[in-house]
Amino acid sequence: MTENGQPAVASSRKRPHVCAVIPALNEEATIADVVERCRAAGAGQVLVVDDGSRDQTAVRAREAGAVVLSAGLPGERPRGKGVAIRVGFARADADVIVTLDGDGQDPPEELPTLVAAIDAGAELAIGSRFAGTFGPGAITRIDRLGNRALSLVFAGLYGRRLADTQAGFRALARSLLARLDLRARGFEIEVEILAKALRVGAQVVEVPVARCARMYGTSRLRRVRDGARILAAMGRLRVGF
Ligand SMILES: Nc1nc2c(ncn2[C@@H]2O[C@H](COP(=O)(O)OP(=O)(O)O)[C@@H](O)[C@H]2O)c(=O)[nH]1
Ligand SMILES: [Mg+2]
Repeated sequence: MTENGQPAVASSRKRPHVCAVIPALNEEATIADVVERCRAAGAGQVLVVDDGSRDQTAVRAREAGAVVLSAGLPGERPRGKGVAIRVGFARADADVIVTLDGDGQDPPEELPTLVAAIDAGAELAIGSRFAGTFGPGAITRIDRLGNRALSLVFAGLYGRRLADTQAGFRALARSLLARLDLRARGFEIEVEILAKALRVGAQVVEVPVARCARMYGTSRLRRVRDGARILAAMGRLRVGF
């Protein structure tokens, strides 16, 4: 076994088997813990993408062993979760790339389960909160309804019924990433990845995961604005844009 827990065959490669990409905006209270837990869970490369944090997110992430990338220029406004994820993807150099929150809502201990799905042949493994569990306070009633509604609309448009189309805790095969021409700037990045993966005929699976409550800071998601962006992206991507 290699130091990141992969079978010996992986040790002949220079590239790590797993890279964690963590978008993080003002997550100084949790980022070090998330980075350390990702490394303990087998991520040989950990990329934290910070843009415009006004706190010590970058310092804490670096101290914990992550490579910190910037999605924008210092002093500029944050450019959005989608931009951050794409900046991370451009630098990820691993067989499997996992995305997760920097606020501790996605438990890094679940990382091997998502990676195992890719190792078993899937190209996109979605960490499904609705097939898994929500910890106390992890989701409000309105967000539960909104998420379910978005997944129903997705099923209507794409003919694929998934329990959780909006989950950000996911694993992607490197080979898939190279085939997705991603452009999203904000929270519509999740639906863009999913829609384009289906478009190129990728094998998409859902893996039950746990979702925890946010213990520090506040969500960047603005329900109405971001919900509308996600719906618009679903429609646009369905007709090929
Ligand atoms: N770099 C960067 N990260 C972001 C931005 N917006 C959100 N994030 C991060 O993306 C992750 C998900 O965002 P979050 O606000 O937790 O959304 P929620 O989990 O849906 O409530 C968190 O780690 C955020 O810090 C952004 O504009 N830039
Ligand atoms: Mg979160």
